[in-house]
Amino acid sequence: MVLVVSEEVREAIDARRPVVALESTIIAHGLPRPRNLQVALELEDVLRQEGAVPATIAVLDGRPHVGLDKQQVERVANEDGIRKLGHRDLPLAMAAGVSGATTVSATAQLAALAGVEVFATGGLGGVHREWTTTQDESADLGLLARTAITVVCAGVKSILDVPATLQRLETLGVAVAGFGTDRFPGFYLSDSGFPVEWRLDSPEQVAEVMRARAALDAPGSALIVANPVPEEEQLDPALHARVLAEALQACEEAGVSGQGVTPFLLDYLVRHTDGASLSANLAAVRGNVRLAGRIAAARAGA
Ligand code: PSU
Ligand code: MN
Repeated sequence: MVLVVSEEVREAIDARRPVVALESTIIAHGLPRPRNLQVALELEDVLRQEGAVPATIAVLDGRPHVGLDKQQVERVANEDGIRKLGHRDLPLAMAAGVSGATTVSATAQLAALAGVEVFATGGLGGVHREWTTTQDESADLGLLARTAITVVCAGVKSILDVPATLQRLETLGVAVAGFGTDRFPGFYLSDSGFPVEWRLDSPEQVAEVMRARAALDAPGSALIVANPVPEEEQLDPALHARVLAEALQACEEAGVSGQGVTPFLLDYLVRHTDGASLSANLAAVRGNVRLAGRIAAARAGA
């Protein structure tokens, strides 16, 4: 097996105990240092409190790892020049022997390969606002359309064209359900302003959907569990609208494109909201990780 699966994760998968995959791009490229390392370790703790084993995923020296020890998490958080790897980059990074943080698409692919069924992140990538001219659509969507995994997220990042992304998810056949809500969450915001057609209200209900999907034995595609950040922890919607407009303008002026766009915008928001966007992002991620732990437990309890 090409994957290096940590002993703890391997034992939990074999014994069908709850395991939750965590991505590493949010650590290396989505959050500022030194907060990123604290958050990475804290998220692992949240899962342990819920009785689930954390499986943080990254590529180290060309080898894809599922489950990192503390020293390896530190490398992802602090190593200069660590790359951002989507799923298409995995074979290139492996052959080159380099290290990289995995995005949602690469993490979901490696998690599924290892047999991990539940994955938690902040917000998914999706269709960017300038998509008609840039064709910028995150590789997250295409990969989720053909990977049987359950992703707990606070919707898609609000820097994106949310209705276009929802439409793409429909076209690609990716299932989307609001958790405890009929509204699609907006990453930093509890409500993106758009509805979702399906609603699930408990981890047990999510586990039931996972069982039904397995029973259908249909070609794999993801289930997105869209879990809103609590309203009292969201970013002020007026501040969000104002700073995001500035950020999009600054991104264009700086000529940033491709993989650089998302980290640029997230960083701009942190710096121009006095850290308020960071607090909202962290609240969303924490809530998603906790829920993912509960879903994995409900699934394992069957
Ligand atoms: N969620 C966060 N912060 C992040 C990301 C998700 O709260 O930084 C990352 C994920 O790894 C996601 C990536 O896959 O942003 C999307 O990047 P792009 O738009 O270049 O595909
Ligand atoms: Mn992109």
